[in-house]
Amino acid sequence: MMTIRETAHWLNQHDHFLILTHRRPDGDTLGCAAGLAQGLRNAGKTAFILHNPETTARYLPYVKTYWAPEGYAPAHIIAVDIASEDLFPLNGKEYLGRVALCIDHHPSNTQYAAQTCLNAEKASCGEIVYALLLALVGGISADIAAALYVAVSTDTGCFAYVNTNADTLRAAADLTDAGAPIGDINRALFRTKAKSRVLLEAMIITNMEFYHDGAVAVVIITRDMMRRAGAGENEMDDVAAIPGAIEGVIAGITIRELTGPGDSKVSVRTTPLVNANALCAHFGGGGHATAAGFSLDASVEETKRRLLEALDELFPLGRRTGVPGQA
Ligand SMILES: [Mn+2]
Repeated sequence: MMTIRETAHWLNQHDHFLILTHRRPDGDTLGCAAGLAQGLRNAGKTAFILHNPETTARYLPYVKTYWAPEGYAPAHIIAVDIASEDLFPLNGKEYLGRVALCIDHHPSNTQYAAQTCLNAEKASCGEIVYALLLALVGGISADIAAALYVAVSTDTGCFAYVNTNADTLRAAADLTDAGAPIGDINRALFRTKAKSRVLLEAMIITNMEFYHDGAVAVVIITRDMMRRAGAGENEMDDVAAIPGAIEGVIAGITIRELTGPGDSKVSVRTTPLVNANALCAHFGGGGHATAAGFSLDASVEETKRRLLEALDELFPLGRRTGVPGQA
């Protein structure tokens, strides 16, 4: 385990870096990679990011100029926001067991790298990269500030999640001072939706079913709905949060038809009254107490029936009304 100071010293002593981001990359891993790559370049180093084939369009502008060119032969591999080697990008197999430095904030980090700079108190890995760059070069440029603001704001749900603390806000204030265009970034990341996403949400809300006098909300998303809305995987971010955001809902259930009828994926979001992990474990899945999931080889309707049955059995919530659309 290395401190910020030791890690900055290590970066200063080495050169020719390749930075890895995690599978299904989010704003934190990509923002960290872009900020770190530019910071290392500002310190006179050669640094690139390994192309992550799962990067979505909203984050591409921040990282695409740093993708490593064909044939780049790095001397040192750095992983950012990657808790374990299972989370390596789809094209990152050749770097298994070869990471020299891992910068992370996940308490579950498996210490797979030769050196790890971990601070599990931080809401985002972006805050750690920010501290590192301050120690390495004493300040950051506006492009780095923008990338790190993407990291910090996305991992905190624009400073709304419970992981947000005073240090997070102080880091965000510093990044704003350093030139991060926070109005533009917030609008693009938190206040803009693809038209196909809005059309899909309209269908989701119209077809939502309520049970137990509104304590349970069920959303079904079929492949046909996605096709009619023109929505792809890019538009499915956080759909599971929709039913749980309704007042009075104790269990918000989202059932997605994946490859076809007979392949269902369930996400459950709950208040502490229902243990989502226990409910999903009943079907061989799991997760956290208030957010969990599982997959089932059954149609979406059959999955819904069995899930509501299990919910009744494990967490009796009273009379099931079964009236679709009842609020
Ligand atoms: Mn993160």
